[in-house]
Amino acid sequence: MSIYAAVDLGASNGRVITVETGQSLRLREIHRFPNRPVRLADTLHWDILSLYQGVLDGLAKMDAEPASIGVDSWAVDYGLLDGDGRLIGNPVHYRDQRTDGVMERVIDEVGADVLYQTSGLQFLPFNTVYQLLADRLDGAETLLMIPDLITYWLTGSIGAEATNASTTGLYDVRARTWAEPLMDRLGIPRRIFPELRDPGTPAGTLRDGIARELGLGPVPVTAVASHDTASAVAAVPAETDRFAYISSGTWSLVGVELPAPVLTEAGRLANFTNEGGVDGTVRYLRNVMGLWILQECLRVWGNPDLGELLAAAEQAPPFQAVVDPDDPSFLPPGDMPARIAAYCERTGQRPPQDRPSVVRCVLESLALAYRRTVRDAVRLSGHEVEVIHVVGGGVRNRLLCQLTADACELPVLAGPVEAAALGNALIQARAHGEVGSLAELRELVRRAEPLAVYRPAGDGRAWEAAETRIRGS
Ligand code: LFR
Repeated sequence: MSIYAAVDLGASNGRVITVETGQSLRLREIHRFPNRPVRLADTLHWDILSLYQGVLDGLAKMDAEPASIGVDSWAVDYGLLDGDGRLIGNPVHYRDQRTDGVMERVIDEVGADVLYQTSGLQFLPFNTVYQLLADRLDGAETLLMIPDLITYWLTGSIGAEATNASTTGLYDVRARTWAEPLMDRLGIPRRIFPELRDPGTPAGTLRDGIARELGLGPVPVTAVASHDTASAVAAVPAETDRFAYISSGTWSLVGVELPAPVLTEAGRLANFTNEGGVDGTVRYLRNVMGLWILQECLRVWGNPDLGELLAAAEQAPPFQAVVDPDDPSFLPPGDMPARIAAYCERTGQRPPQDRPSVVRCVLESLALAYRRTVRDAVRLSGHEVEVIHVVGGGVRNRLLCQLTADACELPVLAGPVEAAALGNALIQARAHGEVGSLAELRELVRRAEPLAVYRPAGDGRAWEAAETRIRGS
């Protein structure tokens, strides 16, 4: 029995969670702190120092010394260090608009097929490669992805964890190395990319000064699957491999797990990604805009009670209007209810008239996108699925889980909520010899928490009809 500390940084908050192994897993949330991006002049930044302080505060609150610490976060964003190891500038938020038009330019210059055959990555305007081309790199000696940056500050050890590296667009998905020829072609200096390290390998020990301040010994830090989605999918409590997953939070990451990348033209056109997972697995998925749209609605409305709104949304008439959540207009922060209304008007639909109807519209639109994406994943990969596992914060949204089962016409198994932290901790446990295969790891998660089951109800044809309202747009 040991205790592992999982630092899990999400787009709206960060958490330090401990997981105790033994007969069954015991998960404790030690500390939760807000992640509040800051707009400075025209640029949207992450408040990276406040996040780092939140991590330290969390580690200081632990009442037992962990066997190891691991850090995961969202993907694609990074900090640049100068030759003395100091951070140059403040990391920029992937929703910042400095990348506008960059992806299109690179596709024109290099070709979408070359990019896809190399990295296998879906075309998202904020992929690291496009951010780097919008950034100033003079003086930069080292690029560290967010979890690698936090790990570096904790330990002094520099490395590039592989699952997160696979989201940069500069990682060769087949060779599992940095894509140096592509870097050369784009004029991005090879020297800034540290050596890759696999999940489950050492990433240094706490610096003396930090350990002393926290009242801890020289605790080892382990490279986990540092892309939060990689950690979350590692902790999907699947019994067989015939499952699709929805890692449901600010984003919904919807797809299947495969033994190797699928780099077909059809997959590229459907904008499917091949992200690296643990043990060489591939997450073949598409990003669906996710609960972000709802979060932004709530912010614009002054944060009313979500439980009450969801109860009212459940009673609202179905299919008043549907939108494509992946429409680019929903990506930047802003007035989502107005953007939903504008989308509806553009597509000849009457906009939802009250808040419960807006919420219902968002949730039905997400469920419809899940239906489309799960079907695409199956069709494009040939990987059959018989169940959908929903993990992450979205597990708490029972209306969305039921709509997902209805739309996808498949049973949904929902849980755990803290999948990323569990995956993070269990990869550490595995590095310490406590867990065997990925299947065994998943078995542990399955035994840890009961899952909620949602059976599909209603008529799939209603969803089919809703789909045509978007396609006609
Ligand atoms: C989810 C996530 C997604 C990634 C997005 C941006 O938290 O990591 O997988 O596409 O954030 O980094």
